[in-house]
Amino acid sequence: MPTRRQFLAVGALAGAGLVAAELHPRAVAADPVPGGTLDPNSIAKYVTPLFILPAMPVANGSGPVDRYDVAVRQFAQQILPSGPPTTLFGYGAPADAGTFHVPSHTVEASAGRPVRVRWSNQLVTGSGNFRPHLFAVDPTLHWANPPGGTGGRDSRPTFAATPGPYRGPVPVVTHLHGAHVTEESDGYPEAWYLPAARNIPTGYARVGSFYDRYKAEAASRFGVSWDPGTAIYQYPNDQRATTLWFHSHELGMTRVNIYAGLFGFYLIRGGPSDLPAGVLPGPAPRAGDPPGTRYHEIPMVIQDRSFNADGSLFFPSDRGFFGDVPPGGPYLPRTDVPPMWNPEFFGNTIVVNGRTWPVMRVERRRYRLRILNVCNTRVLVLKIATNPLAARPAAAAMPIWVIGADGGFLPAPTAVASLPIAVAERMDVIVDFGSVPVGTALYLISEGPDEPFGGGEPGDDFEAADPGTTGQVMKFVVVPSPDADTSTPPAALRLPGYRPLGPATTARQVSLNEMASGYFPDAPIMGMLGTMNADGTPNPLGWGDPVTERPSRNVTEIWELHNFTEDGHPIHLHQTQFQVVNRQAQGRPPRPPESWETGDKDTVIALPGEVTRLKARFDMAGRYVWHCHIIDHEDNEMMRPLVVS
Ligand SMILES: [Cu+2]
Repeated sequence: MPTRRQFLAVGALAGAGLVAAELHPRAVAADPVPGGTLDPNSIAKYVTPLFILPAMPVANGSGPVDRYDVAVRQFAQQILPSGPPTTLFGYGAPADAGTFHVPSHTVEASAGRPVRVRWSNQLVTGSGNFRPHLFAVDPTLHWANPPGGTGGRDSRPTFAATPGPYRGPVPVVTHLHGAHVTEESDGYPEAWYLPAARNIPTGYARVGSFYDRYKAEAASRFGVSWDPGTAIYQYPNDQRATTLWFHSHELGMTRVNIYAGLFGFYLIRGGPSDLPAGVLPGPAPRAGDPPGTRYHEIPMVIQDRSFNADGSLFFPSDRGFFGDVPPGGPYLPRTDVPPMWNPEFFGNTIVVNGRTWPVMRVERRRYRLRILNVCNTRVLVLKIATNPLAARPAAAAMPIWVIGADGGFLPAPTAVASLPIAVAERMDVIVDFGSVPVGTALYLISEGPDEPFGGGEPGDDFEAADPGTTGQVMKFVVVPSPDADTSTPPAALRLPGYRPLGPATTARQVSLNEMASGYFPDAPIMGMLGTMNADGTPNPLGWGDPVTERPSRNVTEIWELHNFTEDGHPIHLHQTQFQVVNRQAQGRPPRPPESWETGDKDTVIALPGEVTRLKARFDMAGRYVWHCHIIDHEDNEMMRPLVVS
């Protein structure tokens, strides 16, 4: 098979050393994105109520630590408003089968109080045999590769003929996104584990390369022992009150595991970086709430998904789906193109909290919405409009008040007409329905593109998502409020004090790259991160190359992200919450961060052709990762180790 050097040589032949191959599969405006056998236009919108995610039950909350027992299982859930349910993988508490849901029920953590989770991989049948994956797992990537055994796990295997999808037991490892946590509990992509199934094939690696090392570290640090098919992680919650989320993070399989349903919220409340109860709209769901509790703080996961007529989720199983390579290839090893991995995935429906296009009856008062984007690729540009089919860009019916983001509250609230949110970013917002007449219908729409995002404005710089499908998210219907709203109006809010990092003492330059096929013009075959050469050209590196990002503990660094591709990439650094310093296009003065980026962040959009500057400080020695959070990209080389010492 071709080596990385050959890929680079191909890129050099094509001109710039790096070919940013951009494909726009949508030929006709206002057509839905291609997908499965279910026509998204046939799905009734706004008939299913928004599902309010309950709190995950605590297994044992006495003593100094909150203990949780959380497992991954396969189950069916009604995502579409009618027709058959959808088979998913999802998280839940094994003691209560009713808690298994996609998205997961929410872990409610208290600032300063550790949470210990036993994460179990229970992707087994009733008779104890492993369950294969719901989607096509491409075994030609640099991936977990259990069939490789302990000698070949976490590698890019070679093949004499194009292989079919991997049908073996599913590796799982869970990462808490945005957490300040020691390495053994961070969910390193090579710390995965198979379920403790009866029929694991002989010779298969049952755990990833780092599992045993982290098992030993957890034993010495917390006195815990990991049984087969489990890992016990402990989160100190010694960070600002904020909106975190957990998701599966296996090497080369994250896109299919998250697509199957492996994600949920983890909220940290309390401490000096939170507001006293009653200042913001509430409550949020808590364990033991009586039925009929009225919630005014609503966590919301927004996703694009595609379905088949039998209710199953559609995910492409052939690289030809993307449109730049003939269906069926030829693929690796005859060419350099992986047979199943697609460079980006765009769904043709919008799903919120596990229901397509839901509706929520909102009281005439303020709501706090915690918004999370768990699409594979899609950047959402959210807006509240009166007509969901209005020509784009639509007029905003009311402002969205942003009060917090990835790492906690902003220095001050900011009112915006539209709000971009990339994959993995969180926005903590207030929407005020207090002066809206009862009976009014309002719509949350998205004006982000049905293709990779490059920055700019809908209508001017890109075509907004199809107004009939992916351009709509959910509906609000305003009803009377039975009591007065005593929360503080957002314009009058004083948010908890924000302490920015001091001056940086060192700078680091890194690059974002995309590699094109040497056989099919402009067909991307992988993304890569890397360093920068002295002459300003990029030095793309893969997951397996020696570690180049080695920050020293407690040193404040500037990271310059140089994006050599034609698309924006949401870049995520583990362990730390950073600050966005500025963005700079070539030959232009730097631009300050957007108003909703002025607090702590763990994920930032690096726009094409620009340098995005961050200020970051790492305070725990250990092995972590940094990566693109376009999930299709991180699965195929757009991820690098990060070792703090
Ligand atoms: Cu990317």
